[in-house]
Amino acid sequence: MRIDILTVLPDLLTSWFGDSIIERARTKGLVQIEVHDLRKWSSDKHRRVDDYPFGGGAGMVMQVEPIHKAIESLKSERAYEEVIYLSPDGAMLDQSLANQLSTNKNMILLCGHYKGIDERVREHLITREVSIGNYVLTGGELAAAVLSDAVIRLLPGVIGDETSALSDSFQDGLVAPPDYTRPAEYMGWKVPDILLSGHQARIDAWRSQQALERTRERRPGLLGPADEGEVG
Ligand code: 6GU
Repeated sequence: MRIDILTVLPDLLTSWFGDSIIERARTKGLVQIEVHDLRKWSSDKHRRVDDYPFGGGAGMVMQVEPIHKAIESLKSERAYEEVIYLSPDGAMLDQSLANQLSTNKNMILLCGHYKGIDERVREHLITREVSIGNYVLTGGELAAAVLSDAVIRLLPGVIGDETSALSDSFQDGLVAPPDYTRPAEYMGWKVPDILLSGHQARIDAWRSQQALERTRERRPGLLGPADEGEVG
């Protein structure tokens, strides 16, 4: 997978992706991330990419021209399945969207900044708008990092244990069951006996039941109406 990120704050993202599991995925050739400074496509002598809003009002608006040029320049090199604008009014990112996006070969992520973006970008250049939650950030960079992380860790070979991405919270529509590691007892706080029992089938059943119970307690919205009132 290749992800091209368009931003006015490239340094922020370059340092984020230059460390961690994501960096290992890049080194292994599992993902290519290219962070581009939108100012590179500015035709302004001060390299501005924003201007005052028509009709007045507070805040600056990102201009259509540098964004159009950036996207066209990338598209002339390869085909992109998605050009995603990170925006608080976009569709909410969830595991199902991350799964869907993880099947793409090439994606462009556009980070908004300032007050907003010229609407013509959204009308003509964007395939999808994505938000990471109902709160407002100063820019789309953190959202681009969140989306990229959620997608990249699903790519085969990125996380060590091939099965662990599949047993994540949300991957099966449930939150994850509790985990424990050594010691089996600490300060009198004990690990559930079942996990020390060696009966794998019973352990699996216990974990499934825990996942279901926790989902009902913490994220009842994840359970379809059919699941409600079943487990006790
Ligand atoms: Cl994608 N951008 C900004 N600026 N704020 C957000 C967001 C995105 N998602 C949630 N809040």
